[in-house]
Amino acid sequence: SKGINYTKLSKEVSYALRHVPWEYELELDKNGWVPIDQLLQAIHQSDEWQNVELDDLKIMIEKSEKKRHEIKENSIRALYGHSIPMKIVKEEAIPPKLLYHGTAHDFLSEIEKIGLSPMSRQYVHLSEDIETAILVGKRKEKNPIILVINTEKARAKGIKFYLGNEKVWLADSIPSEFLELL
Ligand code: HQG
Repeated sequence: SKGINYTKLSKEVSYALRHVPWEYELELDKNGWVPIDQLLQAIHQSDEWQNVELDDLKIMIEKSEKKRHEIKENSIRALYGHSIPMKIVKEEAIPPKLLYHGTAHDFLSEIEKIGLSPMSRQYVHLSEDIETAILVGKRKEKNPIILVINTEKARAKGIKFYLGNEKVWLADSIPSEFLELL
């Protein structure tokens, strides 16, 4: 093998595509796509990624336990997680009746007051199932709380939901009236 650390590569690609594309001289289109050539050229600047090519990006996506990136034709994008000033346009879709959000106990009183907000990202991230929400919440606390989002009620009041990947849904914000503790 080429000795590529695909987990580390995935983190760097996420960092570039989600947070600081300008540091890599990348220009995202409105849906977050960048030409793969441009990304490869950018990461080749670093000694560690000298021999990374298109197939390695495909392996990186394949090997990952989460579907964070997507390749289509000659472009690549991060599917969620963006924090750049220009808001990425996501595709609106109808989610399952219930979605979940795992988070820390410490945030609960604020969330009960003002609802779920995107904080440092562009969208609130919601999970398709409880297991996924627990994993997301564990990044914040060993025993996270799980909030249940009634998406039917929320949609009826005009809240929009967008596709992230098959486990991750996005929303602009979720008022607390649509949240319940599991
Ligand atoms: C909390 C990872 C106070 C919210 C994950 C969360 C996900 C509030 C934190 C993706 C709040 C933001 C995103 C409010 C929300 N007051 N706290 N009003 N509203 N919060 O990391 O959803 O591995 O930006 O509960 O798996 O935890 O990177 O969001 O705890 O899919 O691919 O503010 O990132 O994916 O934290 O995670 P984050 P998240 P990757």
